[in-house]
Amino acid sequence: MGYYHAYSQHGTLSLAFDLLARVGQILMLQFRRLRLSGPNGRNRRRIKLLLKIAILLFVLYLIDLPIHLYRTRVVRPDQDLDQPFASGCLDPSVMAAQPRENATFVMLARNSETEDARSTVFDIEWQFNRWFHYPILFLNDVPWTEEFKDALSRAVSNETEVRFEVIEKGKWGFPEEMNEEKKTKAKLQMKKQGEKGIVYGDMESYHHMCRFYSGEFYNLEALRPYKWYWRLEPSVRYSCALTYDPFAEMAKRDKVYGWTIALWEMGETCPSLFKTTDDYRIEKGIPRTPAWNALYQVMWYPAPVRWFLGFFGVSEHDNSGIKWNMCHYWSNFEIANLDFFRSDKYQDYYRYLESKSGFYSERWGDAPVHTLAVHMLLPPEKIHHFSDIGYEHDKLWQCPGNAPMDQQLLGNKALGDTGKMTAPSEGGTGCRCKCQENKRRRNINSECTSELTRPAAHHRPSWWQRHNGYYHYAVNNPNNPSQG
Ligand SMILES: Nc1nc2c(ncn2[C@@H]2O[C@H](COP(=O)(O)OP(=O)(O)O)[C@@H](O)[C@H]2O)c(=O)[nH]1
Ligand SMILES: [Mg+2]
Repeated sequence: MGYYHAYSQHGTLSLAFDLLARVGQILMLQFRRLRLSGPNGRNRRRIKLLLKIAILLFVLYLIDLPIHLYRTRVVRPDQDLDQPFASGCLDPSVMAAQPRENATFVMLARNSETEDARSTVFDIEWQFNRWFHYPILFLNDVPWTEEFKDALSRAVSNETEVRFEVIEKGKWGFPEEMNEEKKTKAKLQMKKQGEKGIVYGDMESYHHMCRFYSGEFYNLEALRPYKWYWRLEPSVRYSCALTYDPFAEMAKRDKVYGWTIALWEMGETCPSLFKTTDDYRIEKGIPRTPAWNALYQVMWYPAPVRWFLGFFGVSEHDNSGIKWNMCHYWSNFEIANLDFFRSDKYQDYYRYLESKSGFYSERWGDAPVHTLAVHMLLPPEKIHHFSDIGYEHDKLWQCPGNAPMDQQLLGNKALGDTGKMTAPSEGGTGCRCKCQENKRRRNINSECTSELTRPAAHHRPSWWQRHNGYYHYAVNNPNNPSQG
C-alpha cells in the first residue's frame, strides 16, 4: 500500500498547465506578430478580436468554475455524524455483560509469520478481547503448520475460541474462468510492474491476496455464520484499551464500515481504478453524493482541460476529468458489516472490477477497492472513523489523546493495572493509551483523514488547526465533558 509515498499530482498538473501555457503562448505570439507588423487598421481589428476571444474565454472560465465546484461540493451535514462511541474508559465488566454481536476477528497470515501474528493477537487480547472473547479466525492459502497453530492457540485467553482454516478452492489465485493464455498474459503484466518498480508489482501472491480481500473473502464458508468481522494483520499494535464492544455499537448506530487510518494510495498501482469505478457508477446510474465527492481532488482547471483529461482516460481521473485525491482507508484494520460486502450491490461492483482484469494488469489493492465502494454505495453516516482506537502498523499509527483522568477509571478491577499511560490531553477520548512520545498525536495521514471524514463532519478543521495537530472531534464532542 502507498504509505511511504507522499501524494503527487505533478503529472496531471503539468499536463494541464502545459495546455494552458500553450493557449496563452499562441495568443501572445499572435499579439506580438500583429504589433510588429505595424499599426494599420487591419491589425488593430485583429488585436481587438484576439482580446475579445481572451476575455470571452476568461468569462467562460469564471462561469464554469463555480458551477464545477458546486457540482463536486461536499455538503456539510447539520451535525457531526461521526462522534466517537465513547470517551475514556468504561467499566469492561459492565460492557462485557451486554449481549454480543454475531462477529469474529479474521487474520490472513502465512505460516512464516508466527511471531508477528502472535504479537497482534496478544495485543488485541490484552486491550479488548480478554473481556469480550470474540472468536479469532485464521486464514491461510496453504495448510497451517502445527507450530503456528500451537503458538496462536496459546496466545489467547481460555475463553477465546480460535479457528485455523485453509481458504477453499477457487477463492485464492487466478479466477477459475481464466484460461492459460490469459494467465500467461497476466504474469507478463505483473513482471512488467516489477520492472517499473511498483511495490509488490511482480509478486503474484500479493495480487492474489488483494483480489481475495476485495471480493472472494466475503463469500468464504468460514465467514458464513457471521454478520461482522474485525480484520487483524500480523505485526499490529493496539495502543489503548477498548472497553466497549465496537460491533455492538456499530450495530446499534447502524454503521457499516469502521476504520482507523486513511492515507494516500500510490497512483502507479492502480492508474485506471478510479475511472473504472466511475464507469460502473455511471452505468448503474448511481448519483454523485457528498461521500463520493469527498474522493475528488479540488480542481481549478477550465472545463476543456477537464474534458481532455477525462476523454483520454488520464491515470487516476474519472470520466469528467476529475482527479481522485488518492485517499483510502488502510484495510489492515477494518470492522465491517459482512452483509454489505456480501450484498448484490457490492458483489456486482467486485465482479465488474474482476471483468476488467485490473487485479493483475495493474495492482489494484483491496484497500482502495473497499474505499471507493463504500464512498460510492454508502451515505456518510454509515462510515465510522474509530478515532478513539490506538492503532499502529508498520510506520503508520493513530493514537488518540487520553481522556481526562476522572474518565480513566483508575482502580477499576476489570481493567487492572495497565501500566504507565500517556498524560491526558485536551479533547482526548482515549482509554489508557500509550502513545509514542511525539509532539503530534497523529501521523502523516491526517490530510486524508480529514478529506474522507468531510461528508460526516459538521465542524471542519481549518488548515491551520490541522497543521497544529488538531484532533478530530476534540471540538463539539458531547461525549467529552472537557469540551463543556
Ligand atoms: N497466507 C497468505 N497470506 C498472505 C499472503 N500474502 C499476503 N498475506 C497476508 O496479507 C496481509 C497483507 O500482507 P502484507 O505483506 O502485510 O502487505 P502490506 O501490509 O500491504 O505491506 C497480511 O496479513 C499477510 O499475512 C500469502 O501469499 N499467503
Ligand atoms: Mg501489512
